[in-house]
Amino acid sequence: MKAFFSEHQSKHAPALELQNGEMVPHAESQARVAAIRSGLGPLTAPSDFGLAPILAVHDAAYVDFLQRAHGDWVAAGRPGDAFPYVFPIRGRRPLSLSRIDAELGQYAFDCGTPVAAGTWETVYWSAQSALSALEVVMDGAGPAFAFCRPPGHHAGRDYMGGYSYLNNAAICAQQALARGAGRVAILDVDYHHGNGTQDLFYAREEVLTVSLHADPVTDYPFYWGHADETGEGRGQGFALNLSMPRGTGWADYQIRLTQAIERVQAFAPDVLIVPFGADTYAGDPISFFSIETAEYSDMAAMIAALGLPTLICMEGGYAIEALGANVAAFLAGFER
Ligand code: OKP
Ligand code: ZN
Repeated sequence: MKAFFSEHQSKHAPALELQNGEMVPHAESQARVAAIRSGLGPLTAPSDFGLAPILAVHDAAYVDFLQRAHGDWVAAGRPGDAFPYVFPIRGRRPLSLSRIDAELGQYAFDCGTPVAAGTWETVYWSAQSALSALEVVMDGAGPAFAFCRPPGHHAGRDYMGGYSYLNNAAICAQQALARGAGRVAILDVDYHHGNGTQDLFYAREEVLTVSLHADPVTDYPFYWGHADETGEGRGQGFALNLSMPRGTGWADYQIRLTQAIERVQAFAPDVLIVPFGADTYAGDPISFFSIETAEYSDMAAMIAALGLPTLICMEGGYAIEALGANVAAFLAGFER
């Protein structure tokens, strides 16, 4: 399967994140690049679609902020990566603030998503890799893999969080609509709820968002991904959240995946986008499902059986030693 990746995507190298009260080495490390690459054949460099498809989904002031945040941080005399530490509570009136700390808090929802020196180039080219893979899919040339890094599914219209800055899957869903698709389904199989994606399309009936994830009562991102989140307005019924308890293995995951697939099938989309996280793996250091490497092929084969034009976007997966094999197993399931 054709896999898109730009060398610019190696640049993002966040040093630390705040996890359970400690600053720890960031899980979304540059080491993921070589690890994922080891599971892939030759990579194709993406085309440059420019900012327009990104701005069709994300707020212009937020996109501008992403480009200058690290520079502003350095100009303020700060060390390391640009980190937020204060957040405006919901409902606070819009304020036009320019101190870097105020801006970081405005645009972030957690302390795991710092803006580092190479962040913008990496996330820009990640989105271009996704758009390039979408083009293959829309041209009817079979499934394609967007080797995106860092993940994107937690990013919303004007916010970053969960290691995500630009929402690659959402950018592609919007682009698919612009290119003539009538309906797009997003089937998110990362361990964590795809809150940004859900939020972006919550009131839209032409984009179905389905997410399989760890119960947000126990797991990040806590505030989103509950079963009663089903969409609003015209989008009512076009968001589906299927959560599972910690410890879930393939036998139980499969049952939820079958439900998800049935919903996608009933929606009859023109294009399917699969945000894929290998963090459901038994050995993932920050997650708690117990799927094994070979089972990723079964997972993918079930999705492939839908017979839809399908774009796969890389999301999470932090077990460096198994990441290449897990990605390879998933992609192989599409080809069997
Ligand atoms: C990004 B993606 C747990 C901290 C969790 C954020 C996880 C972001 C995951 N102690 N930190 O969905 O793989
Ligand atoms: Zn994840």
